[in-house]
Amino acid sequence: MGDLKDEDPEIYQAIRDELSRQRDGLEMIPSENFASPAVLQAMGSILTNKYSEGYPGKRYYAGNNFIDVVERAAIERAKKVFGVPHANVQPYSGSPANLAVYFSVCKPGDVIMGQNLQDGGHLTHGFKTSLTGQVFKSVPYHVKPDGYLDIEEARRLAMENKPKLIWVGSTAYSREFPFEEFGKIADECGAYLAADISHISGLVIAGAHKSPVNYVHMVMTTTHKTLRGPRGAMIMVTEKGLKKDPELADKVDKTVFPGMQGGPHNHTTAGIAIALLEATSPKFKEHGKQIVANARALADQLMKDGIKLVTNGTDNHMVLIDLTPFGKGKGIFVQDGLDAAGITVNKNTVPNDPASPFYPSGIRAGTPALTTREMKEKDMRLIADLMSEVINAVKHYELPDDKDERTAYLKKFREELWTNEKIKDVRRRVLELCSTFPLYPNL
Ligand code: DSN
Repeated sequence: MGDLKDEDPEIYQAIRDELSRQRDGLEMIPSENFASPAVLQAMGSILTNKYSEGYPGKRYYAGNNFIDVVERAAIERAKKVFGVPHANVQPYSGSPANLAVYFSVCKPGDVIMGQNLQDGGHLTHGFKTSLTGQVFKSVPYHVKPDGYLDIEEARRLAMENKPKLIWVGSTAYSREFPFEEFGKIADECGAYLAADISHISGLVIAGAHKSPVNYVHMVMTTTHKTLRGPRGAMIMVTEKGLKKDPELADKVDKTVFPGMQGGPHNHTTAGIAIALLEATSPKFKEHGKQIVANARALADQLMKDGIKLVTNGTDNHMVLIDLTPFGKGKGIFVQDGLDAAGITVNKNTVPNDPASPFYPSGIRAGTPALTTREMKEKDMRLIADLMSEVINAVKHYELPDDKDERTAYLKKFREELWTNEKIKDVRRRVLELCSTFPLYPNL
């Protein structure tokens, strides 16, 4: 067994190239981050070799003494960090974890409620193209014209439809989640309430966002976003959850295994345990607050530069840019223009988007990964200016309605990006900025 470089030069080179891309660009997809070298070390460890179906002390295969040490550490750390009585750290990622939440308390055909996709919600919160919108009867709630969650609508829909499960938390919402209000709604209509805090779990730990724990029955979080661990997920059951249903923790565990999954990914479990330990340091608290301060600085400068934001600002780690003042479906041009300049964001729907989810009219951008690189407010202001310059350089492009015409138009647009002097200038300034914030110096 030789070194990767010799064993598989193709994959080795792709990994090196991806490392250069991460180092030389501004990573602003709000759900992405840079895991620590310790987490990466665990992810590349021999723990990946072991099967361990079951839970610590109750495994189906022999040889799990040390895996039990790893999983128990992850569970205990999760319980302590979030202040919950039960944690399951085995879900492979967020979508299967959310499915496990559903099947712990719902049956096919039950009514469920979640934030509408175009209003910032996640696919797995009941959108029609997700199994969750097909297996369950999904009643989505929305945001108001000002972009804030419409709590009154959510309450009315909950009382009318009596859902079995309500989700609070989403993927493209830049304001604090009203966990307390949703807790009251769930109590009034008798639903289970699950918080999906995947985007903000690191902020919750750092005290930079309110915790849902006192108001909800279950909490799901992925572990690779603001929590800065490996790609994975956890489901936690709260005291309130156990009060509503003393068997809830057992139901969650049984749904994850054997209900949905086979052997847990032990190298990931180790990475989760390490990330949770890292998240208890005072430095992580500062880091979480800096993520929000950076997002606010980014938002303020973008708005000063004449860019419209949904809700006119942010409370968390992301901004949602509304490009509709420039026309519909502009997200693809801005996303690709920024990408060519070395700024990675994703096109996103905005509330009441006049275009489709594939060619939406917004951009979602966030500060977690930049904050991990130790960038601060002044860097955000510069980045906002760079982003505005790119937006202004591509906003005149218009997406054709005809599909064939569209493909040719986008091809030409992408070719033009490489010769666009403004994009080239921004790319040069992005490289300059990145060079002063080294990433993974020892890799
Ligand atoms: N894809 C994740 C995000 O970007 O928010 C959620 O699954």
